Amino acid sequence: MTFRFTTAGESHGRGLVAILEGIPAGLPVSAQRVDAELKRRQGGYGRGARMKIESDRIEWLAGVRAGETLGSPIAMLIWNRDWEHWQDVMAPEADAAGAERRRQVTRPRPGHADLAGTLKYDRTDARDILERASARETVARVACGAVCKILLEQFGVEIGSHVVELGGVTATVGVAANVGARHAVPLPGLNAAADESPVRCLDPAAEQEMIRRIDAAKAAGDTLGGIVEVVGFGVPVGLGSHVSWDRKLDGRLAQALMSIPAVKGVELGLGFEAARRKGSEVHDEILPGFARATNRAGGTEGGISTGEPLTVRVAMKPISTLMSPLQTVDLKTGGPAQAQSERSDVTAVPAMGVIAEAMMAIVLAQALLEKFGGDALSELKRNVEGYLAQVRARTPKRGGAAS
Ligand code: EPS
Repeated sequence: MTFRFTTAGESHGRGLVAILEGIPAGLPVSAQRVDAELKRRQGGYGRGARMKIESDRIEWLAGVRAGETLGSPIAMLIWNRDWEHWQDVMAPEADAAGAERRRQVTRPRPGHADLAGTLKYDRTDARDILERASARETVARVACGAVCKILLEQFGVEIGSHVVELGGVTATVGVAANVGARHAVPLPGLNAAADESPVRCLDPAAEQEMIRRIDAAKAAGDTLGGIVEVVGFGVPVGLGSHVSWDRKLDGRLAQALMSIPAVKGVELGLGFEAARRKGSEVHDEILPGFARATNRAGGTEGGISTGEPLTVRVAMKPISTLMSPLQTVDLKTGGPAQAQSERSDVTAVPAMGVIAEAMMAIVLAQALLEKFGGDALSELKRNVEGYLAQVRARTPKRGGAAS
């Protein structure tokens, strides 16, 4: 079974392409469902003017027929509406008249890929780097993640997220994972509730303060970071494996989530807090029926899913394009300069949560397919059901004997 996904596309190029391979045949899918996820990603208080231009939608290019997957690679295309304004800057063909490239970037932004990328790829114009380093690429990830979510839903797995910290403001309502209690937000309400909030936060008082800080940062030409909690509900016990480093589910989630632009930290369950506590205050005791009173582990033990909700926290640094720019060096002159300031967002933490959901969905779909295989959804379902019956038979009833 080969499961893989890849994306192509520049921020102000013609569009983005997403290719997803390994989804079994016979999965009912719709562009409407994928587009709904793209729309969620476009939202959030603190986004810049670009999101007023774009209205992201997929076009199926391959792998889907009559509303069902074919088992072949799925290809999706998302056009950039802004391309219209950038055609001369981003044209693939060389200018016949040999004119200089337009809108060059030679004052690299500290924190962006501009300088390291320019040196590595031996470019003189940092636009050759930043166009791909842009978080615009995450549209294609969310499209792939949406298809993976549709697959996971067939097995009762749902993924949601909410903002727990933004600009130094911490939410307290609806946040339970990091103190070891069961998650306070029941399914299926997490995304429905979080999406109601302009910052995707479940704590109304914290939400107001977050909005106030975003406004203040905008006025100061500054940017803000934050933390999102992503939760996978209904994940069966047994995804991932303890046997080899690259099969561990926690490690795979960390890699996938850390790959989101501007993400600097990933914690599972108690995360860093576990390092400060005694063992008796960290590990989740096993109760009759294999139930757990707490989920401090965040849904994995030994790199294997436990069947408890998967709770992951993802920390994003502030966006590196500042309207009040930091000091840099001009690549043309070698002299000191102020970093480039292009149109950008004040914060994209709410959108990052949607992207993190997509990355979790991709990791879980891959782990599910790896364990259960199958070229068709019907085959995959039989395999999952057989395994779940085996697990049930091993699970003692609360009285003691296996059910
Ligand atoms: C981004 C800068 C902004 C963001 C962009 C990421 O784009 P622009 O320079 O066109 O205003 O809006 O994010 C998206 C376009 C998107 O779809 O998320 C950057 O420099 O990373």
